[in-house]
Amino acid sequence: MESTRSKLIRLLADAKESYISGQQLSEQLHISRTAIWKHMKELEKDGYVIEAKPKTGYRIKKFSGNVSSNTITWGLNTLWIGKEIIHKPTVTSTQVVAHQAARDNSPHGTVVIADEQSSGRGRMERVWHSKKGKGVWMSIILRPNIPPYMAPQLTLMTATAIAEVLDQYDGIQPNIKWPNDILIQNKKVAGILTEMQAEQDRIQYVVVGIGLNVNQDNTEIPDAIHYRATSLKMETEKEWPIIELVQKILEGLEKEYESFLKKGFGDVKSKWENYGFRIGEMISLHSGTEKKEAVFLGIAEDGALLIESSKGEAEKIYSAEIDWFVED
Ligand code: BT5
Repeated sequence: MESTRSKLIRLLADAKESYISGQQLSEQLHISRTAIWKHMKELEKDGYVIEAKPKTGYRIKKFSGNVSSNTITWGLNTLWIGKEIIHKPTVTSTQVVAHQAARDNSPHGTVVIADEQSSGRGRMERVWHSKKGKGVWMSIILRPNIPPYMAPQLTLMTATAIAEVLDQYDGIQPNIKWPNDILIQNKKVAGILTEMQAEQDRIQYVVVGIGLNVNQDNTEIPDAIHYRATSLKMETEKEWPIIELVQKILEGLEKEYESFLKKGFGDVKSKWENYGFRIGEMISLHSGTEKKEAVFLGIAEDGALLIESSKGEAEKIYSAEIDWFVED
């Protein structure tokens, strides 16, 4: 159910530049005018700039850009993702915090989000650079009732949801590089890290980590990855609203997840393939020290990478990396 605070923000937002009187707000929200005034003070604490004009009413002069569990919650249109939000200014890794929260029984859909990570991580203990206030660094706890072997499909589902969100914005054409990278113009803008705690045939919980570069300038991307990383700001030359992006990603993810559970992976697969990077082209991949080149056919019904084998047959690959800069 929408909270009073969310309704209040929605009413003020709908009124745009005009003022709404305290009386009107109090009638629509069924609370006293003193309570309205208290809500306004809370909004100010969370970074909103509110103008209160005597005998006229209130209006929002500036929406808050401060990430907090409140600012994400207000206006978040989901049923279960993000009903519990843990926001921290600084963490080692939101994955670490989320694993602990999951062990402490945090519910399905809990979101852990930070302004900054001192040891953000990628797959196989790789580093994920997470500059303060410049991106979306968050982890989501899921408790899916699916067998553990299907967990990698959650990564592809998450990548699809993020690509669909980015695709809504003008000037952004996202691609997904199997299995977990979102690219814009060949450069990585987001990565996903799915970690699971499971028994033989039952998942206890999954933590899906999402790192999305948003407002870094050119100089804020470390030199070592400069040639293959980008941010939304670098692609569009404008600042992006982090809270809105978080809300859209959570809303998109909830929809994708529901449809994945109801309809199975087939639905995700076709959407994924709309964004699939280099489908139909020759790609170079490696797994450990083994390297091969092959035509990338798409993904299989279980999420595996499909390549054309030397015999001309489709071959499934479950664990490998596409070397996407080799031929550039
Ligand atoms: C990933 O790993 O792409 C998964 C990244 C997941 C990060 C999120 S942030 C929230 C949550 N908390 C965490 O601690 N992690 C998750 P992988 O495919 O292994 O890619 C890692 C590689 O990407 C690194 O070795 C670098 O080359 C590159 N990289 C590191 N930071 C980057 C950045 N900010 N933008 C683009 N590329 C980056």
